[in-house]
Amino acid sequence: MSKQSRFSRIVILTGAGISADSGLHTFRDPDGLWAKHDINDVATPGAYARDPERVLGFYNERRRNLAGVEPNPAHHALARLEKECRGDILIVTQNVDDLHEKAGSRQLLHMHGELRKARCSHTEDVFVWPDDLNPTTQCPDCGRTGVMRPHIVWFGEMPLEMDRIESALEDCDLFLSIGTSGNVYPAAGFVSSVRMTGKAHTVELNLEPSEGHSLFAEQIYGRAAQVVPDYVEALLSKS
Ligand code: BV8
Repeated sequence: MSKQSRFSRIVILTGAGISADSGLHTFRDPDGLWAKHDINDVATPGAYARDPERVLGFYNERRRNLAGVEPNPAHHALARLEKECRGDILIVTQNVDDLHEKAGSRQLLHMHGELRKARCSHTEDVFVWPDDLNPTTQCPDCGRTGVMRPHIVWFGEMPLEMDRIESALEDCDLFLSIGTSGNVYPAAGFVSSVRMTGKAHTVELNLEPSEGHSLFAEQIYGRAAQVVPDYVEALLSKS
Protein backbone atom coordinates (compact mmCIF):
# COMPACT_ATOMS: atom_id res chain seq x y z
CA MET A 1 0.00 0.00 0.00
CA SER A 2 1.68 3.19 -1.10
CA LYS A 3 1.94 6.08 1.34
CA GLN A 4 2.49 9.78 0.73
CA SER A 5 5.46 10.98 2.80
CA ARG A 6 6.04 14.74 2.89
CA PHE A 7 8.81 14.22 0.31
CA SER A 8 8.09 13.28 -3.30
CA ARG A 9 11.51 13.22 -5.02
CA ILE A 10 14.10 11.38 -2.91
CA VAL A 11 17.75 10.80 -3.90
CA ILE A 12 19.76 8.40 -1.76
CA LEU A 13 23.58 8.22 -2.01
CA THR A 14 25.02 5.03 -0.53
CA GLY A 15 28.59 3.99 0.19
CA ALA A 16 30.49 1.02 1.57
CA GLY A 17 29.09 1.57 5.08
CA ILE A 18 25.63 0.32 4.05
CA SER A 19 27.18 -3.03 3.06
CA ALA A 20 29.38 -3.31 6.16
CA ASP A 21 26.56 -4.99 8.11
CA SER A 22 26.44 -7.64 5.35
CA GLY A 23 30.07 -8.48 6.08
CA LEU A 24 31.73 -6.60 3.18
CA HIS A 25 34.83 -4.53 3.95
CA THR A 26 34.62 -0.76 3.63
CA PHE A 27 37.53 1.20 2.13
CA ARG A 28 38.81 3.59 4.76
CA ASP A 29 37.98 1.85 8.02
CA PRO A 30 41.05 0.56 9.90
CA ASP A 31 40.58 -2.96 8.47
CA GLY A 32 39.35 -1.61 5.12
CA LEU A 33 40.43 -2.39 1.57
CA TRP A 34 42.74 0.61 1.33
CA ALA A 35 44.52 -0.53 4.50
CA LYS A 36 45.62 -3.64 2.61
CA HIS A 37 46.00 -2.31 -0.94
CA ASP A 38 47.38 0.93 -2.32
CA ILE A 39 44.80 2.62 -4.59
CA ASN A 40 47.60 3.30 -7.07
CA ASP A 41 48.40 -0.40 -7.32
CA VAL A 42 44.86 -1.72 -7.90
CA ALA A 43 42.29 1.00 -8.70
CA THR A 44 43.68 3.27 -11.42
CA PRO A 45 44.08 2.89 -15.21
CA GLY A 46 47.86 3.18 -14.72
CA ALA A 47 47.84 0.22 -12.33
CA TYR A 48 45.90 -1.84 -14.88
CA ALA A 49 48.29 -0.88 -17.69
CA ARG A 50 51.34 -1.67 -15.52
CA ASP A 51 50.16 -4.94 -14.00
CA PRO A 52 46.81 -6.19 -15.34
CA GLU A 53 47.13 -9.53 -13.55
CA ARG A 54 47.43 -7.84 -10.15
CA VAL A 55 44.45 -5.55 -10.80
CA LEU A 56 42.28 -8.32 -12.26
CA GLY A 57 43.23 -10.50 -9.27
CA PHE A 58 42.13 -7.78 -6.82
CA TYR A 59 38.69 -7.61 -8.42
CA ASN A 60 38.44 -11.41 -8.92
CA GLU A 61 38.88 -11.86 -5.15
CA ARG A 62 36.24 -9.23 -4.35
CA ARG A 63 33.84 -10.68 -6.93
CA ARG A 64 34.28 -14.18 -5.46
CA ASN A 65 33.65 -12.74 -1.97
CA LEU A 66 30.22 -11.53 -3.12
CA ALA A 67 28.91 -15.10 -3.37
CA GLY A 68 26.78 -15.83 -0.32
CA VAL A 69 26.75 -12.20 0.87
CA GLU A 70 23.19 -11.09 1.59
CA PRO A 71 21.54 -7.68 1.89
CA ASN A 72 21.05 -6.40 5.46
CA PRO A 73 18.05 -4.55 6.96
CA ALA A 74 19.35 -1.23 5.59
CA HIS A 75 19.17 -2.48 1.97
CA HIS A 76 15.74 -3.99 2.62
CA ALA A 77 14.50 -0.74 4.17
CA LEU A 78 15.44 1.22 1.03
CA ALA A 79 13.70 -1.38 -1.16
CA ARG A 80 10.61 -1.01 1.09
CA LEU A 81 10.75 2.78 0.72
CA GLU A 82 10.78 2.44 -3.09
CA LYS A 83 7.83 0.04 -2.94
CA GLU A 84 5.65 1.90 -0.43
CA CYS A 85 6.45 5.54 -1.01
CA ARG A 86 4.27 7.21 -3.67
CA GLY A 87 7.09 9.59 -4.66
CA ASP A 88 10.12 9.07 -6.90
CA ILE A 89 13.11 7.34 -5.31
CA LEU A 90 16.58 7.02 -6.89
CA ILE A 91 19.47 5.23 -5.19
CA VAL A 92 22.86 6.44 -6.44
CA THR A 93 25.32 3.92 -5.08
CA GLN A 94 29.11 4.21 -5.00
CA ASN A 95 29.14 0.51 -4.18
CA VAL A 96 30.06 -2.09 -6.77
CA ASP A 97 28.29 -4.94 -4.96
CA ASP A 98 24.78 -6.18 -5.92
CA LEU A 99 23.12 -5.97 -2.51
CA HIS A 100 20.62 -3.21 -3.39
CA GLU A 101 19.40 -5.33 -6.33
CA LYS A 102 19.24 -8.46 -4.17
CA ALA A 103 17.09 -6.52 -1.66
CA GLY A 104 14.68 -5.60 -4.48
CA SER A 105 15.64 -1.99 -5.28
CA ARG A 106 15.09 -1.16 -8.95
CA GLN A 107 15.41 2.65 -9.17
CA LEU A 108 19.16 2.35 -8.76
CA LEU A 109 22.38 3.29 -10.54
CA HIS A 110 25.99 2.32 -9.85
CA MET A 111 28.09 5.44 -10.42
CA HIS A 112 31.35 3.55 -9.80
CA GLY A 113 30.42 0.45 -11.80
CA GLU A 114 29.64 -3.14 -10.79
CA LEU A 115 31.84 -6.06 -9.68
CA ARG A 116 29.63 -8.58 -11.50
CA LYS A 117 30.06 -6.87 -14.89
CA ALA A 118 33.03 -6.71 -17.30
CA ARG A 119 33.76 -4.35 -20.20
CA CYS A 120 35.72 -4.74 -23.42
CA SER A 121 38.23 -1.88 -23.71
CA HIS A 122 38.06 -2.22 -27.50
CA THR A 123 34.30 -2.30 -28.17
CA GLU A 124 33.20 -0.70 -24.82
CA ASP A 125 30.54 -3.45 -24.65
CA VAL A 126 29.50 -4.36 -21.08
CA PHE A 127 28.72 -7.96 -20.05
CA VAL A 128 27.28 -9.56 -16.92
CA TRP A 129 30.37 -11.42 -15.66
CA PRO A 130 30.14 -13.57 -12.51
CA ASP A 131 33.50 -15.30 -13.16
CA ASP A 132 37.18 -14.39 -12.95
CA LEU A 133 38.84 -12.12 -15.51
CA ASN A 134 42.37 -12.84 -16.76
CA PRO A 135 44.62 -11.19 -19.34
CA THR A 136 43.80 -14.13 -21.64
CA THR A 137 40.02 -13.72 -21.27
CA GLN A 138 38.48 -13.28 -24.72
CA CYS A 139 35.90 -10.57 -25.49
CA PRO A 140 32.67 -12.45 -26.42
CA ASP A 141 32.00 -9.84 -29.14
CA CYS A 142 35.32 -8.98 -30.80
CA GLY A 143 37.25 -12.10 -29.77
CA ARG A 144 40.33 -10.10 -28.70
CA THR A 145 42.29 -11.05 -25.55
CA GLY A 146 43.91 -8.55 -23.18
CA VAL A 147 40.91 -6.19 -23.53
CA MET A 148 38.46 -7.43 -20.86
CA ARG A 149 38.48 -5.25 -17.73
CA PRO A 150 36.20 -4.97 -14.71
CA HIS A 151 33.24 -2.61 -15.36
CA ILE A 152 34.52 -0.46 -12.51
CA VAL A 153 35.24 3.31 -12.45
CA TRP A 154 38.86 3.71 -11.32
CA PHE A 155 40.35 6.86 -9.82
CA GLY A 156 40.89 9.39 -12.60
CA GLU A 157 37.99 7.95 -14.65
CA MET A 158 34.62 9.66 -15.10
CA PRO A 159 31.86 8.16 -12.93
CA LEU A 160 28.86 6.71 -14.79
CA GLU A 161 25.48 8.36 -15.49
CA MET A 162 26.54 11.77 -14.18
CA ASP A 163 23.93 13.61 -16.28
CA ARG A 164 21.11 11.54 -14.76
CA ILE A 165 22.57 12.06 -11.28
CA GLU A 166 22.93 15.84 -11.66
CA SER A 167 19.36 16.18 -12.89
CA ALA A 168 18.05 14.09 -9.96
CA LEU A 169 20.04 16.20 -7.47
CA GLU A 170 18.61 19.37 -9.05
CA ASP A 171 15.02 18.10 -8.66
CA CYS A 172 15.06 16.32 -5.30
CA ASP A 173 13.32 17.49 -2.14
CA LEU A 174 15.09 14.95 0.11
CA PHE A 175 18.76 13.88 -0.12
CA LEU A 176 19.98 11.03 2.07
CA SER A 177 23.66 10.07 2.35
CA ILE A 178 24.15 6.63 3.89
CA GLY A 179 27.40 4.85 4.83
CA THR A 180 29.93 7.03 3.03
CA SER A 181 32.98 8.85 4.40
CA GLY A 182 32.62 11.76 1.99
CA ASN A 183 36.21 11.37 0.76
CA VAL A 184 35.66 10.64 -2.93
CA TYR A 185 34.54 13.18 -5.51
CA PRO A 186 32.33 13.94 -7.29
CA ALA A 187 30.02 11.90 -4.95
CA ALA A 188 31.25 13.81 -1.89
CA GLY A 189 30.14 17.05 -3.56
CA PHE A 190 26.53 15.97 -4.17
CA VAL A 191 25.27 17.40 -0.86
CA SER A 192 26.70 20.82 -1.81
CA SER A 193 24.90 20.66 -5.18
CA VAL A 194 21.62 19.83 -3.41
CA ARG A 195 22.08 22.66 -0.88
CA MET A 196 22.46 25.15 -3.73
CA THR A 197 18.94 24.37 -4.98
CA GLY A 198 17.57 25.49 -1.63
CA LYS A 199 14.60 23.11 -1.94
CA ALA A 200 15.75 19.89 -0.30
CA HIS A 201 16.17 18.51 3.19
CA THR A 202 19.56 16.79 3.62
CA VAL A 203 20.28 13.93 6.02
CA GLU A 204 23.49 11.99 6.74
CA LEU A 205 23.03 8.50 8.19
CA ASN A 206 26.44 7.06 9.07
CA LEU A 207 28.39 5.24 11.76
CA GLU A 208 30.30 8.43 12.49
CA PRO A 209 30.49 12.01 11.13
CA SER A 210 31.76 12.03 7.54
CA GLU A 211 34.11 14.60 5.99
CA GLY A 212 31.09 16.62 4.92
CA HIS A 213 28.91 16.12 8.00
CA SER A 214 28.47 19.86 8.66
CA LEU A 215 26.87 20.29 5.22
CA PHE A 216 23.83 18.21 6.21
CA ALA A 217 20.73 19.74 7.85
CA GLU A 218 20.24 16.54 9.88
CA GLN A 219 22.70 13.85 11.07
CA ILE A 220 21.79 10.41 12.38
CA TYR A 221 24.62 8.23 13.67
CA GLY A 222 24.62 4.48 14.19
CA ARG A 223 24.93 1.24 12.23
CA ALA A 224 23.01 1.44 8.95
CA ALA A 225 21.26 -1.87 9.68
CA GLN A 226 19.64 -0.12 12.68
CA VAL A 227 19.24 3.57 11.79
CA VAL A 228 18.09 3.18 8.16
CA PRO A 229 15.05 0.95 8.87
CA ASP A 230 14.08 3.29 11.73
CA TYR A 231 14.39 6.34 9.45
CA VAL A 232 12.35 4.71 6.66
CA GLU A 233 9.63 3.65 9.13
CA ALA A 234 9.41 7.24 10.43
CA LEU A 235 9.34 8.62 6.86
CA LEU A 236 6.48 6.32 5.84
CA SER A 237 4.50 6.70 9.06
CA LYS A 238 4.43 10.51 8.67
CA SER A 239 2.26 10.05 5.60
C1 BV8 B 1 36.90 11.74 -11.37
C2 BV8 B 1 35.62 1.86 -7.62
C3 BV8 B 1 37.31 13.19 -13.14
C4 BV8 B 1 36.83 1.09 -7.36
C5 BV8 B 1 35.96 4.02 -6.62
C6 BV8 B 1 37.54 16.82 -6.97
C7 BV8 B 1 36.63 16.70 -8.02
C8 BV8 B 1 36.67 15.58 -8.87
C9 BV8 B 1 37.62 14.58 -8.66
C10 BV8 B 1 38.51 14.70 -7.62
C11 BV8 B 1 38.48 15.82 -6.78
N1 BV8 B 1 39.45 15.65 -5.86
C12 BV8 B 1 40.08 14.48 -6.09
C13 BV8 B 1 39.56 13.89 -7.17
C14 BV8 B 1 39.99 12.62 -7.76
C15 BV8 B 1 39.30 11.40 -7.15
C16 BV8 B 1 39.06 11.52 -5.67
O1 BV8 B 1 37.98 11.87 -5.25
N2 BV8 B 1 40.07 11.17 -4.92
C17 BV8 B 1 39.94 11.17 -3.47
C18 BV8 B 1 40.64 9.95 -2.90
C19 BV8 B 1 40.49 12.48 -2.96
N3 BV8 B 1 38.05 11.16 -7.84
C20 BV8 B 1 38.09 10.42 -8.96
O2 BV8 B 1 39.10 10.04 -9.47
C21 BV8 B 1 36.75 10.14 -9.62
N4 BV8 B 1 36.86 10.49 -11.00
O3 BV8 B 1 36.80 12.65 -10.64
O4 BV8 B 1 37.10 11.87 -12.70
C22 BV8 B 1 37.30 13.19 -14.60
C23 BV8 B 1 36.86 14.31 -15.24
C24 BV8 B 1 36.86 14.31 -16.61
C25 BV8 B 1 37.29 13.21 -17.32
C26 BV8 B 1 37.71 12.07 -16.66
C27 BV8 B 1 37.73 12.06 -15.28
C28 BV8 B 1 36.42 8.65 -9.62
C29 BV8 B 1 36.18 8.17 -8.25
C30 BV8 B 1 35.73 6.70 -8.31
C31 BV8 B 1 36.88 5.82 -7.89
N5 BV8 B 1 36.40 4.48 -7.73
N6 BV8 B 1 35.50 2.78 -6.54
C32 BV8 B 1 36.54 0.03 -6.35
O5 BV8 B 1 35.45 -0.03 -5.74
O6 BV8 B 1 37.47 -0.76 -6.20
S1 BV8 B 1 35.89 4.99 -5.26
C33 BV8 B 1 35.81 4.11 -3.81
O7 BV8 B 1 35.58 5.06 -2.76
C34 BV8 B 1 34.63 3.18 -3.71
O8 BV8 B 1 33.78 3.18 -4.82
C35 BV8 B 1 33.83 3.73 -2.57
O9 BV8 B 1 32.49 3.57 -2.77
C36 BV8 B 1 34.20 5.15 -2.66
C37 BV8 B 1 33.81 5.99 -1.49
O10 BV8 B 1 34.16 5.29 -0.32
P1 BV8 B 1 32.98 5.03 0.74
O11 BV8 B 1 31.89 4.28 0.08
O12 BV8 B 1 32.62 6.33 1.38
O13 BV8 B 1 33.68 4.06 1.75
P2 BV8 B 1 34.65 4.46 2.96
O14 BV8 B 1 35.29 3.21 3.43
O15 BV8 B 1 35.50 5.62 2.57
O16 BV8 B 1 33.64 4.99 4.08
C38 BV8 B 1 32.72 4.10 4.68
C39 BV8 B 1 31.87 4.92 5.63
O17 BV8 B 1 30.90 4.05 6.20
C40 BV8 B 1 32.67 5.49 6.78
O18 BV8 B 1 32.26 6.84 6.99
C41 BV8 B 1 32.26 4.63 7.98
O19 BV8 B 1 32.22 5.38 9.18
C42 BV8 B 1 30.88 4.22 7.60
N7 BV8 B 1 30.47 2.91 8.16
C43 BV8 B 1 31.25 1.82 8.45
N8 BV8 B 1 30.47 0.84 8.94
C44 BV8 B 1 29.19 1.30 8.95
C45 BV8 B 1 29.18 2.62 8.46
N9 BV8 B 1 28.07 3.36 8.35
C46 BV8 B 1 26.92 2.78 8.73
N10 BV8 B 1 26.84 1.52 9.22
C47 BV8 B 1 27.94 0.76 9.35
N11 BV8 B 1 27.85 -0.49 9.83
